[in-house]
Amino acid sequence: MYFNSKFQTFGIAFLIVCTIICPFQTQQLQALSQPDLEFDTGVAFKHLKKYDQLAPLLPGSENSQDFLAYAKKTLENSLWSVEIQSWAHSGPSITLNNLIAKKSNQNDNSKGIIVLGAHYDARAWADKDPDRTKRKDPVPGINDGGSGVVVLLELARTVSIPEGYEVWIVLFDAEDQGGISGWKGGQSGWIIGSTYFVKSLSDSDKNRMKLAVILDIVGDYNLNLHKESSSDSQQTNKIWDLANELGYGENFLDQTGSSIIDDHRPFINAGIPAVDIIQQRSKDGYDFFKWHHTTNDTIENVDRESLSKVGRTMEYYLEKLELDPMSSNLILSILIVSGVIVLFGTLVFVFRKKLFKKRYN
Ligand code: 1BN
Ligand code: ZN
Repeated sequence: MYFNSKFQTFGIAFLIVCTIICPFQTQQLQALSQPDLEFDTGVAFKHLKKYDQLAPLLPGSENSQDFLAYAKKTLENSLWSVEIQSWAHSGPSITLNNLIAKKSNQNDNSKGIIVLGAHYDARAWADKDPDRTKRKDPVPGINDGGSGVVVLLELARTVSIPEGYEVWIVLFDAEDQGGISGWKGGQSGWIIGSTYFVKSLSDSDKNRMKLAVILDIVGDYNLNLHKESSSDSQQTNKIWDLANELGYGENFLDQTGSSIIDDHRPFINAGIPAVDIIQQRSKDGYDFFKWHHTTNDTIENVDRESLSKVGRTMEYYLEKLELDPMSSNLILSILIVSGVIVLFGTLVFVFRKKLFKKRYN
């Protein structure tokens, strides 16, 4: 009898402890096993070849229109609803175009809208080219323009839309023309397409927009991503943590960089949390990357592995999307507290005779 009751006590206590630590063990096991991700860097690179064939995608150009037609078809093949947002820009006087693609999770949009964005325009002047005679030539923009776009196109095929959300993929025009004579609008001539997009949102869509994630310059060899300092820190940390879990800690650095003028800014200014995933400095110390705003921003200088690392991280992040981690932390805390109470109660029950010996006697 004595052995039995001790054995029982130990068994019950063991089960309760296991129940409490089980969620932590599951989390650790999940971290050890690689998730099943579908992002195919071969497909992303095929899109980059198309971008390269049509480069440079200067705002208002026919090649720009042709690439948007290609992107529209690609997205529609994966069942996205696509519209082209066109407007007359003055300064210079040309028609600019954003592409907006939308997809919902089984018609339940109750949790709001997530925007994934990238600029598709190329800079008209290679004003950082080492060869002075080339500084008014256009930048091909394969990394600074193409890389973010093709990751989004492949993500559109592979991502599962988070439950309750609508995802919008937006390809912005005219991000990269700042400081070029004749260009006005946006912020000193930069980020014109994203500024127009955010301004044109209805109040209802703006209120439903919970997050924007922008991809820009994500194709460098030796990808080197600092956390952009004006981005939403909670979601930035989440993305960087997941990249680390996938084994990309050398590329997604646990370091905060500076604040960049980029397409996330109009969202932040409108009160919408936003994250900019952009290489700010190369591993060998160049601003952005060695070929930034030069005529050498070419396809030879883009690494498909870098596209894959960013694409897989985004696929994983969207699969696990958690915009309100407080609520899940609260659930976990409630589970832990109730586990401790059950454990305590059981121990008191099991040892009640010893504990209340005097009263029993
Ligand atoms: C980022 C990539 N940008 C352009 N291409 C924005 C930028 C704005 C870069 C100001 C440098 C200065
Ligand atoms: Zn640029």
